[in-house]
Amino acid sequence: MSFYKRHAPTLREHDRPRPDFSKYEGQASLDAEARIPSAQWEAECKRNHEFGLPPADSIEDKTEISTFQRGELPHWSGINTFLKVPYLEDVRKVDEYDVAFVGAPFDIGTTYRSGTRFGPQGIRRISSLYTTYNFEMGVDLRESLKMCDVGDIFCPANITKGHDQITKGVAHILSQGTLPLIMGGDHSIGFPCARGVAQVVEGKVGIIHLDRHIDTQEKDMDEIMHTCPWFHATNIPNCPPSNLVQVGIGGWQVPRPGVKVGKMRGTNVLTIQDIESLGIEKTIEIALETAWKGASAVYLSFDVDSLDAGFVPGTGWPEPGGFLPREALAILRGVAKEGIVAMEAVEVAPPYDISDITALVAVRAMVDVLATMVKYDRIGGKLKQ
Ligand SMILES: [Mn+2]
Repeated sequence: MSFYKRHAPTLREHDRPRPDFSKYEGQASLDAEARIPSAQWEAECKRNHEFGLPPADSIEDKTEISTFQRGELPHWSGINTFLKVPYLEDVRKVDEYDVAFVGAPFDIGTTYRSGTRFGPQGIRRISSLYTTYNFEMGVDLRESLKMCDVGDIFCPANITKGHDQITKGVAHILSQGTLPLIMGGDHSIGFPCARGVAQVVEGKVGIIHLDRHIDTQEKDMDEIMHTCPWFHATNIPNCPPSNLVQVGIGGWQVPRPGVKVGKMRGTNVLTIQDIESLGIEKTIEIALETAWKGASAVYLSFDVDSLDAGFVPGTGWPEPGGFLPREALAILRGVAKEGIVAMEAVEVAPPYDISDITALVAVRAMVDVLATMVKYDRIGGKLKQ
């Protein structure tokens, strides 16, 4: 006689009504999957057989296996682009894609730990952990979007030249009607990225900035470091400070020069305590209202150090007391509902990371934002012709 047959009837009542799961997201997600097509997955498997040859005879289910790996599986092997999407060598053809992942391996703007020059590679490597499907959102990116990885922008070890390169790269992708998802890099790249966006967008650009740090000082040790992006971005005529909203700022790493600039220019700051009092939904509403005020596009800047230091060991300026991962992700998804023109995930420093968890947060932020935009049909926007 089994354990349960002998013991369970005396420990638990079995005649209670079954809980109604139909009202829960879990059930809705189970239902939603059936409505997602698999055509792109099937096409990929077919292509893998063509390019990678059909598998050995002893492989019983041959559909997903080729001799040479050419697709997503196995997750532990293969050549790592972001999510193993195709590498686009000829960036002149980026217009053929909805989304382009691009690295900005630049870390000479760091003021303490360097290492974010390895951020794009770290993010790409752990992105191989992910499928293209999100359960709760009922979105499969592979089935909804044409995605490519254009590789990295060539960033020489000079701040001005590196920033100029990044601006040119971001503007190129966006001017072709493709959504750039930028993998940093230290946060100084926020300036050249926003500048590239502002060159292409007709009208005002708002900025939603998740961070522990205010990043609004003019210079740091005489250079435009990662403490400075929004001073310079908000000098751009169609990137006004009134449309910059900074979410999660606080602690002991907010340099006073940046605070003075924020006060003088009238940027919009919410601390973690503000967000705790307001709640996530109200925070999202405030961020959207502020960034979108009179703007025709919104740029999203996600600094991984906006999370509590305990979740992001692999970053340059960790600060306790930040977001829980699920809070940051909820805010990112919330602001992505209305669409963004481009996004950066910055300050991943793999040399300090542990088990890739910091890089994974960046991956998660990027794919959550993308899936949200798919779900709300917000891919693509009004750009200069
Ligand atoms: Mn920061």
